[in-house]
Amino acid sequence: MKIQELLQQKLGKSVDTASNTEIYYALLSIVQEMAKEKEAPATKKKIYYISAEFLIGKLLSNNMINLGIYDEVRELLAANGKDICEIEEVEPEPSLGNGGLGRLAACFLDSIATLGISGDGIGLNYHLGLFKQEFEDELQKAVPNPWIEKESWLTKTDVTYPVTFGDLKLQSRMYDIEVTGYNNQTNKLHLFDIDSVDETIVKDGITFNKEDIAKNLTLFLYPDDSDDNGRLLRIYQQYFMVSNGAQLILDECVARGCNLHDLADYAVIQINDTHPTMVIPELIRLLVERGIAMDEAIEIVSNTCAYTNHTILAEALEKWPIAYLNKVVPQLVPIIEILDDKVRRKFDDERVVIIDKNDVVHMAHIDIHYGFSVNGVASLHTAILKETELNPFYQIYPEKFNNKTNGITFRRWLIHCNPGLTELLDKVIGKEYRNDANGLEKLLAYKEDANVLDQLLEVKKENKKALCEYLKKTQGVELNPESIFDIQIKRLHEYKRQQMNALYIIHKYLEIKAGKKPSTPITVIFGAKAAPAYVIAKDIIHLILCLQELINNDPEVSPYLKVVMVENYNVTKAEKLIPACDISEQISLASKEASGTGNMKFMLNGALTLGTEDGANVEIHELVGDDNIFVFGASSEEVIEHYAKADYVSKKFYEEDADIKAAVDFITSEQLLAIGHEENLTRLKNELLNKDWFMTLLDFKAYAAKKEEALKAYEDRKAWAEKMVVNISKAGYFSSDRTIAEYNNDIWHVQ
Ligand code: GL2
Repeated sequence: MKIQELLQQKLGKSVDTASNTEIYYALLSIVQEMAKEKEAPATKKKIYYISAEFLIGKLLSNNMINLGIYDEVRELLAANGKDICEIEEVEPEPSLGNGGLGRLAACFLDSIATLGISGDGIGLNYHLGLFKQEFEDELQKAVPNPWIEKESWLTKTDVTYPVTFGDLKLQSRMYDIEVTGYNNQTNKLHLFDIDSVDETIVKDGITFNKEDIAKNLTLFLYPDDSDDNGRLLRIYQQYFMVSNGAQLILDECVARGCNLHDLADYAVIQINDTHPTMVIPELIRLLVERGIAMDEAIEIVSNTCAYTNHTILAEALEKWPIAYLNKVVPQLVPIIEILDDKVRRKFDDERVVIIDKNDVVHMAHIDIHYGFSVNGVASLHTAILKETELNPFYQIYPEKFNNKTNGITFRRWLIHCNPGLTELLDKVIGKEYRNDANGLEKLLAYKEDANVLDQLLEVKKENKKALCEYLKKTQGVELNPESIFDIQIKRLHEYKRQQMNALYIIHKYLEIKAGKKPSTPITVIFGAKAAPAYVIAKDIIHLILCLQELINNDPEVSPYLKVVMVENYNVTKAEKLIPACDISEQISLASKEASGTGNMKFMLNGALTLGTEDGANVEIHELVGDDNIFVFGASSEEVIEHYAKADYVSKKFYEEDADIKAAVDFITSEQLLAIGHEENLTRLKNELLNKDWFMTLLDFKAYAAKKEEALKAYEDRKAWAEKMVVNISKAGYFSSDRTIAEYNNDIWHVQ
């Protein structure tokens, strides 16, 4: 049946008389049925991607693109006076992720299905997701983010498993979301949940009784872990996720003919960061329960599990006191002790033990010893893991270590979010790049084609105008589409250095006040959530919101400089911001950003990177060459040396440089104190002066100078457009299809 007939049948009326909401739900149901028809029978071996987060974004349009019906539906709707963008607005964004790690998992699921690989995601169905961010009184306020509706992409299955904790037993329920591949098969995202979760226990923002596990288990992603009960809840969640995952994997493999001894021929489990680490002892436990001897069970599981490391930040490498595990998962503790004992017998090195002398369990160490692969997510990151952070392990298992530079799905981050650029590319280089992203290189031949350059600038301008309209509508701010759009959107963290960008804004403000006006006006846009327990991160948001208030309301400054912090930054907002960006801020302290994936999305959409030699910025730099990127700052070697010698003193930079001093002092100036809170602003200033763990002041001057260079370069529109061409044409390497092909060739070996 044609889409038009299907849609009318579902609606029970003609399209032109239906509301946007009715059309959305009718399309949801049609797309879900079409997706299900493409479910492929599993091959013998299957990849299971276990992750605490899947930041999947809205699904309607992406699924329609992948199923090949997007254009037809859009035209059909338009013919009936309906705008597909307005229908997209009806869909709530699933709140199942936090940052790059979760979005990566979503891009990977898309590419696994697109490449026709048999593989599913396994995670949790958080009812209130990651908190929703509101701004009040120039402060971040966290409130619940309910997203599950009666009719949604979730399908309730009859799969359920018992999960036993130290003090209670729960029965799970599995929900599925169809994962469509581009012109290919459908896989699944399995999300586990319990029926007894009770959203009404949440009061006062996001506060709830952390001990009532039967009611709170799947309420929130990353519940506040600043107290013992919060940390215990995270262990409950993690064990619930992996126990269900392990039971599902064993059942599915047995159904496909596995005799458990040959599990590694039927399953490969990719452990996404340390949150799912307990899948290793849990699988061992289940195999032993099913009659396999302990040593063999350990061997089988070690041949089945592979680990991806996403960070070198020590605080993000999870460690749990054994006492916590004894309370929540006492059945795993004897197994973890055996795993530790084997390590201790083999290696006389306290740095590689699993249970340390303080009775703390190092989750990453379990993954490395008892998984067959350890990968980093960009080449610099993997090199740092080998040479520094995980060096003792690399010495033991050099063969396990490998790099898989991250990637992004071009279906969402080009075809869907930037139809203007997509249309231009289709016209200039043909559509082949849609199937093989390396095809974007063809655009390079048009680097000197004035006509193509003009059209490219025109597309960017239209995207900027669209963003202006959106921000006017949603946040009431008035922006100038002729200004330079300088955008930093990512989780808020000191290592990402939003505070350095804020100091630059102050510096610019002071210059304008002193009569030095920029020749092209600048709009600085931020989007970031701070973890509710991360005090300094929230202070940085406060500073940015105070600057926004001060600057945008100063008629002397606002024609030249504007600041906007987008509220509740999420995938949907990223899809509107990225196509409109001129300067992509990737300014982490070198060595700290494992990869970054926003950097890739911006490049693909024709923004130029202003960044440090960190994460995947290094690879972007190599691909585009010195002339098409703005690189600054201390190198990762220098930074690592500063840490080793403990010789970085931020106050020295403050005292020796008038610009730095003026910018830092301004944080507690009369002007800002009149808008903001003394406590937050003073704390932030003191942090920068006395600690500055991520070396903001070390790189500030180089950053400001490089940014001036970028602003100047922007004024030569033709030369800038040429740089855009180079960035777009070299972005093909960062397709997650390439990344997944590498995972499959080197690690998974699924046919
Ligand atoms: C992260 C890293 O910080 C980021 O650099 C990387 O791109 C992604 C995906 O590999 O993983 N680690 C992490 O915990 N989050 C990330 O974004 N949230």
